[in-house]
Amino acid sequence: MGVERRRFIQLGLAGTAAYLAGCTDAPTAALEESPAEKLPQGPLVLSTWDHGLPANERAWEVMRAGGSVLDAVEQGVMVVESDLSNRSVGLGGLPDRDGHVTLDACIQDHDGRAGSVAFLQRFEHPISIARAVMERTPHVMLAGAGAERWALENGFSTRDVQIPEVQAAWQKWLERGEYKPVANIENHDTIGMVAMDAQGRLAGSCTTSGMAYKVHGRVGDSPIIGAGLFVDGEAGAACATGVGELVIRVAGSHTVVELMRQGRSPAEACKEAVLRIQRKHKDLKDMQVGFLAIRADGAYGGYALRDGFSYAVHTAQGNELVPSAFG
Ligand code: SD4
Repeated sequence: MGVERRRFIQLGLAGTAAYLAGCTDAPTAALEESPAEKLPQGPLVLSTWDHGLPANERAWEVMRAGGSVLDAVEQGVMVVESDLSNRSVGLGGLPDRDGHVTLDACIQDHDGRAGSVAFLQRFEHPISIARAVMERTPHVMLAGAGAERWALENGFSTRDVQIPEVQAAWQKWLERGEYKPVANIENHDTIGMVAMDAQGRLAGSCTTSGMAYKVHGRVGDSPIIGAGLFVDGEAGAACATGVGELVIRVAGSHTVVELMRQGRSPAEACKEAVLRIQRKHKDLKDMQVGFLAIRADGAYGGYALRDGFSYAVHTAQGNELVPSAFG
């Protein structure tokens, strides 16, 4: 069954009329509404944390100007990658315990095509390299020195950034050298973005400098398709933020998408992924994980392990920061 036909069947008459009218009059879906009450939002952009607001703005502009939803999720998160005041995404991020800023990113389209880079140093836009891996190689994921060499050979250039405040924070951390993943650092972490265009096509992106003061070489969930991000145009799209090890252990974003495929609402699917994390770990003190999701019919939602996670939602009605449900 085609996407359009399936959407009309799920929506019923009123929803179909709203969708045909470009959805501008469709009410914004509340987080906990039952799936049957939700209407499609396309175009729709969701992204993690407050830095999601400018990222969503850019993604929306890209789609409005005729760009694809894949262009939108790439260019949206690039805004945050370029923000050197951001301490958890891009070259302004906090370093690992050896003082190196190492970056992870991935991108996936409606048809499941995917690209990813992990443990990458000195490139401003890992998300664009991830997209290039998807489009120009037969592979999904490149890592470390090989990824850097491939990027240089394919037209990307390095950028050296020294930020005194970051150096000072690292020096201070070295005094005790104690590694402790901290929830909700400065209230903005990794940016994960999922989006739907007016035709119902989905895409997602995720980019991060990862957990501060991690072991050199550590890779989190953010570049791992199925963990930090998963998109399947038939079922939905999901992304994650927070302590990557927790997300990887339950294949978090894939879990969310599969639960939506089975009929759960986005918020319920995100909640179930959080519950699985809770069931598998004894001590989650101070740790945070947040999931965001869009179902193939345009319903959306999120859920987090604890209070403090917020996400940005851009619909035809505007762009706003929403506190996530949690528990
Ligand atoms: C990671 N999920 O590397 C990322 C970072 C993050 O809160 O979101 N930190 O584990």
